[in-house]
Amino acid sequence: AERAHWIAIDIGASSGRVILGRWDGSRVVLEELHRFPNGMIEREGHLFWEVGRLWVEVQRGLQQYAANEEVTLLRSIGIDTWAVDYGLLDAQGELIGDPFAYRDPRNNGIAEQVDALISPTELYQRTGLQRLPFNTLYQLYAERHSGRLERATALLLIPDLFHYWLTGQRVAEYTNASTTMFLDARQRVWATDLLTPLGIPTHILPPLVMPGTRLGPLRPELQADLGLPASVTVVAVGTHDTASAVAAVPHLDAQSAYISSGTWSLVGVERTEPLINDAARQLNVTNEGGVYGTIRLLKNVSGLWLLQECQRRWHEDGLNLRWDDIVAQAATAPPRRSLIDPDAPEFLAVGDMPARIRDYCRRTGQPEPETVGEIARCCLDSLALRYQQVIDALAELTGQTITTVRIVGGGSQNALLCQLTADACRRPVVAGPTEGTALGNILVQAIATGYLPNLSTARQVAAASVGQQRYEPRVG
Ligand code: ADP
Ligand code: LRH
Repeated sequence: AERAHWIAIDIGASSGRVILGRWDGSRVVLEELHRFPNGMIEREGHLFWEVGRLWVEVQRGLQQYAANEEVTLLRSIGIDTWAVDYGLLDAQGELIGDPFAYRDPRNNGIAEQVDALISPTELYQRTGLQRLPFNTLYQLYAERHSGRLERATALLLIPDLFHYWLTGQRVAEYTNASTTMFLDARQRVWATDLLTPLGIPTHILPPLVMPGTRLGPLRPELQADLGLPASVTVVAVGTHDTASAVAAVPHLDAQSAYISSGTWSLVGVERTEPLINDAARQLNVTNEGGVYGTIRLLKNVSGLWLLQECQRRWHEDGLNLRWDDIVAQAATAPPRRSLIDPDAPEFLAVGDMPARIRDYCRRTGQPEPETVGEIARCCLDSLALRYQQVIDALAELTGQTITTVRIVGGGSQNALLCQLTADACRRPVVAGPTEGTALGNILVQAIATGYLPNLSTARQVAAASVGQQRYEPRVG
């Protein structure tokens, strides 16, 4: 069988990686080429992404690979990142400032202001999107008087910004566009009529492309500079990281729920059509676009963000804790002693997370977790319970019987969280792959470059390519 290489660039809110996928004719073997930290930086009370630094890191990873003796096997490159955030380009094609991060406080109270201009029911009917304070529509409304929108000639979501830097092309890949809250969920076209009453210009929206589209070669200067073959093409994959993650869930079927577990936990099921009705709106479930015509019916659950922020705080206090340490301490702490709602609004913002967790517990008449183990245990118990609520609600909403929970992403390495999830959900958990997002990114490239026929074959390849860990629910 013919061998091939593909490269996935996968940048999450907490780290970015450049990952090589080697095809041997039946399996994809992943190899990490380069990893770099990501995170929001604060300037004058606002939160930004350092996309310039990320772009340097991406090029470093690609350059490193160019020295590979099998470089002629490289077929394509694809990029995915977190959703909703965007860069604006000026008339010269230069970025107008660093992109705002979705946790920026500028979004506070904006959804409520927009409610007065467009009814939330109509917004949901058209877009099928869950109401989150940082949906792109709300972010654009928050900056309608910033002067940036008037200057802008293009709005590019973060992966599309990298597409532009890689190829010179300005496009909007569909899966990520589906998170903006101005994409028509059924027609799969921009719903520009939702933006006009908000005073947001629509000429800055680039044309939509479907995942699997070959965008074309690297810019010639960049290609020469990196030392990659001229034949390499850039493929628009499922550029929303969650879309790529769901694409690579092994054995995903109508009886499975998935959890893409990282900074966020995206808890959902895969469907073929949007499910938009009053019950769905009341549950605030989202219909995001998936690869190859699928719909990701899911809910955002706060996720390991809670522990990332605790870890950052403990670090400031001089405690350097690895994930293994934190999980080990949580494992010996008393179970379900105090519980939080991981999605309470105060946990969304950056800040002193251990203090906020203690406040929440005090306010709700529960013992205040004090130690690292107690605080981490509170977060993990609470996440597992939230997963159970969401999965049971999705089962009821869809009428699907869900027998298995499939967890992918960095959080799938947290054995305690996986076990607590199995227990809370009363269903077996199957965990892995850790780099599910990169794998999904690569599988779409494999289809786009003619090595695999379709998504279901790609998922079989995913199952054959990675190890998985099973957790049985403990009763009682
Ligand atoms: P994102 O893509 O949102 O940046 P990842 O999928 O990379 O997130 O997952 C990062 C999370 O994975 C970390 O916040 C941490 O909780 C978890 N994680 C990473 N390594 C380990 C480990 N060795 N054991 C347990 N959890 C881990
Ligand atoms: C996960 C993710 C999620 C979005 C959030 C902004 O990385 O893309 O699907 O809701 O970031």
